Amino acid sequence: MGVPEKIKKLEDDIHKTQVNKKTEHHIGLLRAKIAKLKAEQEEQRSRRSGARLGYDVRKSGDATVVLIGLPSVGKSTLLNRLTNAKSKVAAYQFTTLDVVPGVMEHSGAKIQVLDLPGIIKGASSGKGLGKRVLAVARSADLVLFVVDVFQPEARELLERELRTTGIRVDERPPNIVIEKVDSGGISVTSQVKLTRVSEPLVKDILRVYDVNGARVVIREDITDDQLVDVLSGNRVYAPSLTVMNKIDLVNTGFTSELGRKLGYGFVPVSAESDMNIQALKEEIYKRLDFVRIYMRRRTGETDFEEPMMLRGGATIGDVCDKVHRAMKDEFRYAQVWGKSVKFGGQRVGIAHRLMDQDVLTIVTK
Ligand SMILES: Nc1nc2c(ncn2[C@@H]2O[C@H](COP(=O)(O)OP(=O)(O)OP(=O)(O)O)[C@@H](O)[C@H]2O)c(=O)[nH]1
Ligand SMILES: [Mg+2]
Repeated sequence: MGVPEKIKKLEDDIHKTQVNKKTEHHIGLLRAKIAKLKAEQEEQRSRRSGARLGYDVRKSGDATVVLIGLPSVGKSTLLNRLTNAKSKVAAYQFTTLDVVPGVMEHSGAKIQVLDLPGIIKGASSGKGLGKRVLAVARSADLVLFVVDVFQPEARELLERELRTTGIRVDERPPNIVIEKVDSGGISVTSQVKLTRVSEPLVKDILRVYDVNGARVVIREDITDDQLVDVLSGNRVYAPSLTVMNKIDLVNTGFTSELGRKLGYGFVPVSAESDMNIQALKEEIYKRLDFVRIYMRRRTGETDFEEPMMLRGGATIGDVCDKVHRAMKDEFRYAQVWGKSVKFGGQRVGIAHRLMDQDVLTIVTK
């Protein structure tokens, strides 16, 4: 039996099974098996076609934002508004066929914005230019969903297409540690009460992924899908922001009604008529969670002109990496002034977490 037949058989089995407490384990296991087979199928397919996935784009700047939306919703018009780029705009679908990069500068940050071809339903399984587009989205620090004010339901489809390619928006990596061991089988320790998977199901799913010996520590109430995410190992996580474009075509009552009706928040704009673009820039900057660090030389002057742009959670070690490859080896200590320390000039080590607008001196050997 080939892989597609196997998947079909498992899916039929799920459809036949009534969902209740007693069949939960059975269904969870079938789902994990299907996920694994689908990943295998995907790998075979891309190997066979020998296709290079994705476009030739290089990340640059302090962060990368990708524009994801159906065709003709105004992604290119928006890119041209946000950045210095000139991406082709037209009234027909699939105007953009390549990745078009632009740079948006805001509060000292250089943010790379990538305009992409539109994606349609089924993109993740190869429809349109889907797969190549979605491959680029994997490098995003922020996914900007662009929807048309008359098609707000597209938001769900877009998220689903990303999900199918292993991109998780607005989720954190599940808090599970799986440490493989050679003998002793699988032991599961959960530090919280598990309500969505049972420990036996966790063990069985691990076995589906050929893990027969492991120490598993679960620190949150995970789902079977989240466990599969960890086991498959190629998931990426990014925050998202939704832009509702073409609001020039409706009145404000229409837009606020959408706000009440829809299950997600959005920034209403008109890319064409330049409405609310400044607010969108602010929001993009905010979502990227930048930490601005001002370097103070040992002589005492601080460079307040050009901060170093890092992201939330950044440590002194991250600063070292940005300055120079060997800097960590030469590191002795750092002194910090600002919100992350109790008093100005406090000495801290390499793992110290910085906060926005801290001033920093690094002392090397
Ligand atoms: N009324 C109105 N029209 C807009 C707005 N933004 C874009 N358009 C129009 O919508 C059409 C499509 O715009 P594009 O920017 O090419 O859309 P796209 O999402 O890049 O399209 P593809 O590259 O084909 O995926 C063009 O005719 C634009 O002039 C807007 O804010 N309001
Ligand atoms: Mg376009």
